[in-house]
Amino acid sequence: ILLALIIGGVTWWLLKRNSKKDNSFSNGKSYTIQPTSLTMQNSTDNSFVKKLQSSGRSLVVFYGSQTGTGEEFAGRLAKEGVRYRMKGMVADPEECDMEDLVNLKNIPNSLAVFCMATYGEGDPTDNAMEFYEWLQNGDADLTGLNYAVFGLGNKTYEHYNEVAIYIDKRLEELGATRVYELGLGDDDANIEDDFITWKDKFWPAVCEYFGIESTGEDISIRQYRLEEYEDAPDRVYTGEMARLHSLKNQRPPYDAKNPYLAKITVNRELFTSGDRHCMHIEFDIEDSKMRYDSGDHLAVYPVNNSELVEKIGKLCEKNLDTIFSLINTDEESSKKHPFPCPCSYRTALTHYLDITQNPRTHVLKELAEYCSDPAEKEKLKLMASTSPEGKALYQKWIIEDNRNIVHILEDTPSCKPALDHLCELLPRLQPRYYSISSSPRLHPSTVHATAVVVEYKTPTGRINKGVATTWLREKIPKEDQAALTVPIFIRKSQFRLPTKPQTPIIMIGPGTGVAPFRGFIQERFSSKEDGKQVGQTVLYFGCRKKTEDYIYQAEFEKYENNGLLTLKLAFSRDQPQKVYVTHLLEKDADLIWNIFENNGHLYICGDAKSMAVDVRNVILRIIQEKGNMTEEQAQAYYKKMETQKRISMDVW
Ligand code: FMN
Repeated sequence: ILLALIIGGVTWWLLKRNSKKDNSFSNGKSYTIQPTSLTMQNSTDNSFVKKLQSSGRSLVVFYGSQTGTGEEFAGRLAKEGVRYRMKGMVADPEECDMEDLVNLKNIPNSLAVFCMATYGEGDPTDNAMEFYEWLQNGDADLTGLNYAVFGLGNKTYEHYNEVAIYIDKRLEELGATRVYELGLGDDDANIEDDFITWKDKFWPAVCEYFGIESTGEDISIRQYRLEEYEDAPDRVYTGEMARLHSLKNQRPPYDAKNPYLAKITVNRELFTSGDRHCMHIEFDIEDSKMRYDSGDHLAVYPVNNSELVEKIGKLCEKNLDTIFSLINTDEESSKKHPFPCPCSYRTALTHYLDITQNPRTHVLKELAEYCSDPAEKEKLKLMASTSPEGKALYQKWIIEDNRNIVHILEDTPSCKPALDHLCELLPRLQPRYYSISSSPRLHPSTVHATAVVVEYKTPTGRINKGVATTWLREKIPKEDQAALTVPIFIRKSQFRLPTKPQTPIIMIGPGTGVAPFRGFIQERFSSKEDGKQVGQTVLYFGCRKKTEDYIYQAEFEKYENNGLLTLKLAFSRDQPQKVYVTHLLEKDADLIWNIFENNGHLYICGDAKSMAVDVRNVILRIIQEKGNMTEEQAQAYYKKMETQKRISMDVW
């Protein structure tokens, strides 16, 4: 009895302590730990079906999204539901018990839509990972579930839209009914156009399937109501993320929703001349408990350019110091505000909203309502329509002429939108990702990034500047000044060195594509220092001129002299005829084939559109020629290397 009492007491004490720990996670604020799929079954909080039922809804739109496009599309579909007598709800699969899909049929005329992006090698986004695995491994009976899928992808990737294609197929296999055919959006062309073209056929198909009629209304649907404050409330956000109640009290684990405010310890120029700039930046992660591997990605939350922000205030004729909140009119929604509120308009435009993207058509449609000049109104409406002239005008005036919201308001002077409405319409400012350019073995307490400062002239004669790189360029630490900090987190990647250091590797990384390879080389150097045998390590690097933009020259030459690295350099503008890394690869066919046949690995990093495609073609030709193969055999050989993770790409 005594023993039982002791065990019982200790268990009770441990449980109590753990529950306290969980609740104090976010600065004393109650916080629900994500349940695993096993605990999900019993969870009622995550039952989206219950939520739909209690709020009289029949449409749920799930999104798998990394950089916000899928989430935005899902939001638009859910909002539009009311036009078709289907009240909708957006849902993050990571926050839902997805096994509840089997119960959706209990709601009459219910529909689940999935807006799913594909990443890497046909992988789902982080927030859709668990759902994807559940679909792959489970055998739930989804008979009676009505669904439709829209995929977000990019045709330059080999695994184009694979996640959406799989989900669409798998849901049918599990017994669900496809209400409308799979839509595929291509980010390389015009994903907005693909989406609206799909959506415009999707809704009539839904109406026909359920025997419902559209309300015919084409009114603007606002999701949030405005509250402005005359006296500043106690808590006003000034740029921090919602979970970071105080930047001084940051707590791990750090991720996209809870970034770490890292000190910049080094920020130096890498180009030695010319008018372009490339930064080498080191972020201090010593106290963060964050770990990284060579090849991982560093995410940086940037801040918008203050000139652009001020321009929006002037164009909308609004005092940017006004404190406001956007409050979801849907009280059931888990998303109370579109970004941390209350805050000033200046904060919202500086920290939370993307003001440099080309706005999507639904933004133009809403802006049209604020035009006093009928011609300007018609122009915006036309661009938002699905007519061929409208699409062509959108492509020319917005995409090719590269207009952001500021440019549109400048060039449509009668358009004076309510700033709170504009804040609702603009997408959230997303973190920017960089391939980490250091190895944790040499730099355990810092992560390094290598980034070219983006700046170019648009066809309308305006200078567009990259949000993050322009902002980071100013952040040069000075000894006598307070530390410069930046919100960051680390995203794991599949871009990995072979486990055995003796495996030979070829790295192809022109320009800043060399970034992850600096980390790889440092890692192999560290193995060599530890007395391990290190295999052939070949780097193909290319840039314009040796004296101008050959980054990390001294460091790479040090590793070359030390016998670790074989450097292959292509300087395109140092001689009359252009030389690129592909030319060097062609010449080195024997070396490459030899490394392949010795179980070596090939890595490609940098520009996805031209460089990666050209490199792949050269490699295929080498395999075909040196391996005495047909074109098909060479492709199969290449494919096999990819499957074995012996060919990896980190391209953008
Ligand atoms: N699209 C594909 O179809 N297949 C891929 O393998 C793929 N990999 C990607 C990898 C990276 C690093 C990036 C930046 C994009 C990739 N894409 C790929 C394109 C994205 O899926 C596409 O841009 C999509 O619109 C992103 O949606 P999101 O903003 O909701 O995350």
